[in-house]
Amino acid sequence: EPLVFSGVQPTGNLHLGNYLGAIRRWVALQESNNCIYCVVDQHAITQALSVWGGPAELMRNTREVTAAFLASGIDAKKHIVFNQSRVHQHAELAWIFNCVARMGWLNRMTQFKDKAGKDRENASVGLFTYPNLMAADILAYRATHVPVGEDQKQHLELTRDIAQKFNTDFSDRIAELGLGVETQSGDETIASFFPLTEPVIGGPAARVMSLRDGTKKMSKSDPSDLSRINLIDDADTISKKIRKAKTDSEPLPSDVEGLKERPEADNLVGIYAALIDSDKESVIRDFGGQQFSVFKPALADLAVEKLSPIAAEMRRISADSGFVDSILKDGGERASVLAEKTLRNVRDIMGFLQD
Ligand code: AQP
Repeated sequence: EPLVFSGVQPTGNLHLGNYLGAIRRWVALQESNNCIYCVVDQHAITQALSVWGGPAELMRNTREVTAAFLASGIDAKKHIVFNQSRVHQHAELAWIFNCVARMGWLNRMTQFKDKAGKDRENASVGLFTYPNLMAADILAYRATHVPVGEDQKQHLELTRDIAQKFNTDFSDRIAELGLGVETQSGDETIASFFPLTEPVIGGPAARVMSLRDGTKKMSKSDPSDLSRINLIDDADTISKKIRKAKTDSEPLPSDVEGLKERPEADNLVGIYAALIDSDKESVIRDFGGQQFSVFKPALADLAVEKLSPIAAEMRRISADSGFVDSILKDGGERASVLAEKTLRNVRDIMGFLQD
């Protein structure tokens, strides 16, 4: 049976990229799947303390991200919403995956290179092993589908590599315990315990770019607030940021092919398309040949219309932190039951004695 898992870090400045690339797509997947959505607080602390901000900031951001999930339409009663650190099985499985994943695999991760920057010696060890914890988040529930932005594709591939190596290394034991399903691995048939999780990536906003530079992704940590639209921005701020967004001086092209080599135009058209739940072709049908002086105000109005209700709902939900905390507690309890079921099996597979 399909199971959806995904997460967002509580590192502040939740932005349009996080919303269009991830959270909004989670909402659609709830209709016909069981879903688990997580505020990944243990991932947040892999960055420098100055970035994640310390305990008070972590608590504030964890509640804010939870409020964003709820305000966007995630149903925490039907599905599961919780913060990662409540379910210690994630960290336990991450340790095992630290011993499954190879150094060479992690050395190839581009996010580590980007986030560690030049001063790699000074990056936390946690930032390096981040993808193993992400694999554990997903596989603690044996999730089959993970909706994420394009930047997470490589980490999802690593998750599959980890699952594959675990299944292959312990296939005999998995079969002996009757815990596997028969799958094909190369020309061998093995007993697999973990699924090979599918990423769910796509749509016109799989990679929302900075409003100041169409070649860089929109990011929480960009020092320029003008580079991103934050989910909590008010209407005037959203309009101002779109008005000031960098563009070239040509009118919009008459077909989508014409967006190639025009990263800023492509980005704004993609955002418009995602906000109306359509594709770039239909936006170009309506706005092809128009100047940005026409397109930008239309985009600003649309963004305000779609985002303002979410911001208002986030504020309403956040006003009662007791409510948000109770959602996380309830979700954590339900997630723990599921993750412990997996971990009991994993401990048996590995040969860890338990009662
Ligand atoms: N620009 C983006 N376009 C589309 N999707 C995006 N996501 C992030 N940026 C974009 C998706 O949002 C989800 C949550 O991201 P995250 O909080 O786990 O971490 P992140 O990727 O580190 O977020 P940022 O904004 O990119 O932060 P920094 O500045 O720290 O690098 C994920 O599904 C992600 O793909």
